[in-house]
Amino acid sequence: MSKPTTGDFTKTTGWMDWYTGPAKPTFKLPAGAVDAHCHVFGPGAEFPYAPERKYTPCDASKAELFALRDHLGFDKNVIVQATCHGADNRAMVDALKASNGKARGIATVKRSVTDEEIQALHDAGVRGVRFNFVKRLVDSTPRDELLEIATRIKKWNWQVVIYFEAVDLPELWDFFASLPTTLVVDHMGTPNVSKPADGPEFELFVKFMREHKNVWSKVTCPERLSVSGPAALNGEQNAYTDVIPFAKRLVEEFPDRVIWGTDWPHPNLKKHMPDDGLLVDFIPHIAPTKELQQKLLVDNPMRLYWS
Ligand code: 0GY
Repeated sequence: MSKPTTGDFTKTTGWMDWYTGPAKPTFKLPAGAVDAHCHVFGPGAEFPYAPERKYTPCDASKAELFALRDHLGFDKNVIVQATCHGADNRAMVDALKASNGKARGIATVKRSVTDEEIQALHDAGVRGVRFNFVKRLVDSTPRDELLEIATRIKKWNWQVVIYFEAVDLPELWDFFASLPTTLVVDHMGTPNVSKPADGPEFELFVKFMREHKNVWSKVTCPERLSVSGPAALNGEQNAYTDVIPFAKRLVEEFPDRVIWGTDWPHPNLKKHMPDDGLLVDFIPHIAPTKELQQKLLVDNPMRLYWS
C-alpha cells in the first residue's frame, strides 16, 4: 500500500482517503474467496473522471486493489463501475485485463452501446451492467432505456446490478420485477439500520427477494449502513453490530443468493473509513457457519461470475 495517510479528508475529494495498512484479518477466508464488490478509480491522469460525475474520487489503482486482495486473502475481485467514471469503462476494463482472469466486471452502458462493444466488454470479463437509482449519485435515466439495455444484455447472460435506497423500493418494485435478467442488489437495498430488521421497511426487501427468485443481494457495506459505528468508536466488542441482524437474516434465509465484498476504496464516506481487515472479520458475525461462509464467499460468486 503506497498511500501515506489514514483517515484524512483530502483536498480534492471531499471524502476520506481509504485506509492504508489494513490489519491482517483474524478470520481466515476460505480458499478461492471472491471480493464481489470493489472499485478502481483512475488513476485520473490516465483514465479521466466523467464530466457529469457528482463527486471526484481519490485515485485507487488496480495495483492497489490487487495488493489489498492478496493482503486480505481473497483470490478474486468483482470490480463494479462507479458513477464517477460514468459510462467510460476503460479503467475497470484495464484492471480486468491485468488481473489474469482473477477479476470480473460490472459496467455502465448507454442505450447507444453496440453489440460489438458489449462483446468486447464480455471478452474482457464484464458480466453485467449497473443501474444506479441513488439520487445523490446520478441523474435519472428513463426506464425504457434501462429496460432496453437489460433486454439486450440478456443475450450474453449478463446480470443487472441495482443500487437504490430502501425508501424508494415501493416505487421501483414493478420496474425491477419487469427486468428479464438476474438482479443483484447493492448493499441489501441500503436499509435504515436504526429501524428493526423485522420491521416493515426491511420486511419489504425480504419479500422482494422471496417473491423474485432471480434477485440476489450483496450483504455489504456495514461501514456505510451502520449508525452505531466501528468498535473503536463505540466501545462495543464487535464493529457495526447494528448491521448484523440485517445481513445475517439474508444470509440465513437466502444462503444461495448472497455475496460479499469490501466496497474498497469506500467512496463518499465522510466520518469513518473502515480498516478492510476488520471488515473481513465482520463476515463470521453474519455468516456463522463454515457452510454459509463457503456459499457466501466462494460458491455463490463463482456461480454468478465465473460459470
Ligand atoms: C458504493 C458506494 C457509492 C458510490 C458508488 O457508483 C458510485 O459512485 O457506488 C456511494 O456513494 O454510496 O460503493 O456502492
